[in-house]
Amino acid sequence: MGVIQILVGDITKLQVDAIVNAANNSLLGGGGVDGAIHRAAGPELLAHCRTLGGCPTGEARITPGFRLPATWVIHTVGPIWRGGHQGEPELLRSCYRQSFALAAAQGVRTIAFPSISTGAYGYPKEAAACIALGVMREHRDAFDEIIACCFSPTDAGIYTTLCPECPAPRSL
Ligand code: AR6
Repeated sequence: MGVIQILVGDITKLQVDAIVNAANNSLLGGGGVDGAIHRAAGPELLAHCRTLGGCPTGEARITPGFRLPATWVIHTVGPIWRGGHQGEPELLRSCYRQSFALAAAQGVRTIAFPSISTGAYGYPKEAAACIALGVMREHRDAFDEIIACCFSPTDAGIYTTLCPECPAPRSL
């Protein structure tokens, strides 16, 4: 069974088979982790994304990682938090599930996720981490390592509390 590892650091630095991007419907870049991934991957990523025609909320698309250490980038579009009664939990769960499905289809063994929707899109962090960890547990048999890449020690603390079976968090 693969491990779910909580990491604190910048997802663009990770040498894994795939990193997941918290993108928007255009797939043409933005702020937050999306901006960091596009900067680190180089302009080839934007050129490739232009050919994809966007992505609906809750779905995912895969591209090469270009100049990133990661081989693949899986772009998924999380829901904007509107109070929790507009299908946000189902859409967020779908982001994680579709990302895992695309990864498995490419033979990915190691994958890292940011905390989708919890920045600009305002999803409450605990509730989002609960969904993330639930879907990660569903898929751990099919992967060697699943990384929950947190941008702050506080965020990592939320994952740690919700995942007593996870190894102690590591920092990059
Ligand atoms: N590595 C890991 N995590 C990061 C990094 C990084 N380099 N940078 C930020 N985070 P956000 P969203 C964390 O806002 O809420 C963009 O403009 C951040 O602390 O990046 O899904 C897109 O284009 C937070 O925990 O994504 C969309 O328009 C998490 O990543 C919109 O933001 C997600 O925060 C998507 O909003």
